[in-house]
Amino acid sequence: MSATLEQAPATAAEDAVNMTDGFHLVIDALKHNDIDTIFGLVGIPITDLARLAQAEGMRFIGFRHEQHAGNAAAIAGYMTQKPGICLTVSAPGFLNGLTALANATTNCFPMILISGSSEREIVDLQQGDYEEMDQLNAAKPYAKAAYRINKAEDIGIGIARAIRAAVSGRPGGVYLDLPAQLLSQTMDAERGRKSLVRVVDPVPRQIPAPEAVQRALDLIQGAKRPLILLGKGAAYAQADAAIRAFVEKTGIPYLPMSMAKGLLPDNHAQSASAARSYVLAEADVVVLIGARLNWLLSHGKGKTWGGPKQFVQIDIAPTEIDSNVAIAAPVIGDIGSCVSALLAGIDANFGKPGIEWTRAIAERKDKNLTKMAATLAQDPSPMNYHSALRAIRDVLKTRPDINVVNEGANALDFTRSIVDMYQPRKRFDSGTWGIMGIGMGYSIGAAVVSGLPVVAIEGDSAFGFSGMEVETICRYQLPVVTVIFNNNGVYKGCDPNLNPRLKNDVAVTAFVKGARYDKMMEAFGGTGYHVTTPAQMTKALTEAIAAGKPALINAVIDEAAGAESGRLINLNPKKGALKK
Ligand code: ADP
Ligand code: TZD
Repeated sequence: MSATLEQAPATAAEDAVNMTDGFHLVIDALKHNDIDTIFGLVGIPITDLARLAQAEGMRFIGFRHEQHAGNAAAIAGYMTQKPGICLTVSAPGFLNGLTALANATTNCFPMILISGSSEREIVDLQQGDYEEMDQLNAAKPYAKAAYRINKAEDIGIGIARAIRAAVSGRPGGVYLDLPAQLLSQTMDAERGRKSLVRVVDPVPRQIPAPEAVQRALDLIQGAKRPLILLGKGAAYAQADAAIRAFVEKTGIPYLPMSMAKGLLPDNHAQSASAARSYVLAEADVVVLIGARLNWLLSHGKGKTWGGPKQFVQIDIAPTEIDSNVAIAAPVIGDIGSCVSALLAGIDANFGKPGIEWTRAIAERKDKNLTKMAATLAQDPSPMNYHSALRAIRDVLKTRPDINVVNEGANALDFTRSIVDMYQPRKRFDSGTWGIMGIGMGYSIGAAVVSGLPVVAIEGDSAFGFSGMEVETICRYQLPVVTVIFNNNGVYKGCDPNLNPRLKNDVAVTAFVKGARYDKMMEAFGGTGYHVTTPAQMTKALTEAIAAGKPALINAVIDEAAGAESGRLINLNPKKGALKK
């Protein structure tokens, strides 16, 4: 049979025009859902995926270690309610990213870890492929959901599924496995376009039941000493106006958890932060809004909580209720809908808390604030956490739009209580796990997403976990100013080595003395500062923020300042064998 001209088979070039492949479909599917940034680290088999993303107009922010790319993606998800994307190579790259995925899931941050993987048939028979690993099963226990896409025509639905899993309900980390052979699979371009899925209503409202709302209102109304506790779920929900209205209309004192600081400005008259121990012990009804009763809240019981209490708990996850103590009034739904429903039930007859309660709190606050002011006013030499943080606090007060990243032990605890926040979702820290290593990843993610400056306040040990990413900060010329509280060690720098016979070994907590972290920054073209007094700190921080360029301030503080494990001393096991 001879073919007519019209029926002639397409040339290879014509074929290519009408065909698409897995690489293109992954990028198209992400873009189709308004995802415009990928945080990652390239290598086999995803280098071309990253190149193509850039060519197609997405930002690809390349890191030096996948954990930090994952942390950047996680914080981007927290800030935007859109899943942050982290892209890694197989096995070791995937495992490096997995810590960040697990941390995101633990903190309820939406992100998607996308990793290339080796040939299934070799992995499944364990025949020893390059970077062989059963990544899907490894990810499952640490992710909210884990999926693998095997066919090019499933890329659209697979990515839609990953996005919805990450952001709907309680947000979390999702793992998406992309075998190398998927990326090179080809299919008809038109069919490919049609296979893409745009997720409709990815974060659906979840309206609470009216009887649950009424039960909560009755309990709050009957309280003598009510307290509101705002967690990072409340900050994440972006229901800022409704939450503020609820606090102000009810007149109930509130406590923000660390990442909820700034949801209402920390200098708000109803903030009970400066009387934290008092209100936790004395309150009779506590309204939890997007905060879990985990270790950060002493599991809702024990000495911290004083006498018996009743709880209202607003959360999107029904299984969070009764997790640690009995919850008298659960309100299940999204925080925006729940708080609005409560607000609707508060009318002119709603009784505000009695004067004895609010006056007692005000007295405690005054007393504690006066004491803190006296400590902050001291100018010891060498500088300590308090005098350095006084300088930082005063500079940051002039720039409430700045993002603050914070990790360490003492560096975390003191910064949280001394540096006030004035706007929502501006403070990012070690969170639910108390993890070290989020510093530079969160800083990069926050700078990229917000386009605003970041000040990272870091213990010297904490900084070490992600310090190499200062190169990334310099490469992308991000406005990140890192302040390192340099006390020569983990917690402190002056512990003794307990075995004098091991002369060349220092204490288990000690680092090189007098390290010049500022020179690390200079090595990559950023600005380094070496400061030893609060006045120098003020000058350096002001200048570095104004410059809007990468900078690092090596702040030398007293190596004996601070306590082991910061405020968590009681979580250390009791000394047994070591006790003489
Ligand atoms: P914190 O550490 O600040 O106390 P947690 O991370 O322990 O806060 O708690 C956050 C809680 O918020 C989680 O239980 C989560 O299910 C919930 N949450 C997150 N987003 C929403 C939302 N949009 N609506 C309702 N609850 C939410
Ligand atoms: N590893 C990881 C991943 N997370 C951790 N939390 C720890 C180890 C243990 N750890 C803490 O809990 S705080 C901390 C470590 C190593 C560092 C404290 O020292 P620092 O801060 O220099 O960062 P301060 O200001 O000197 O206390």
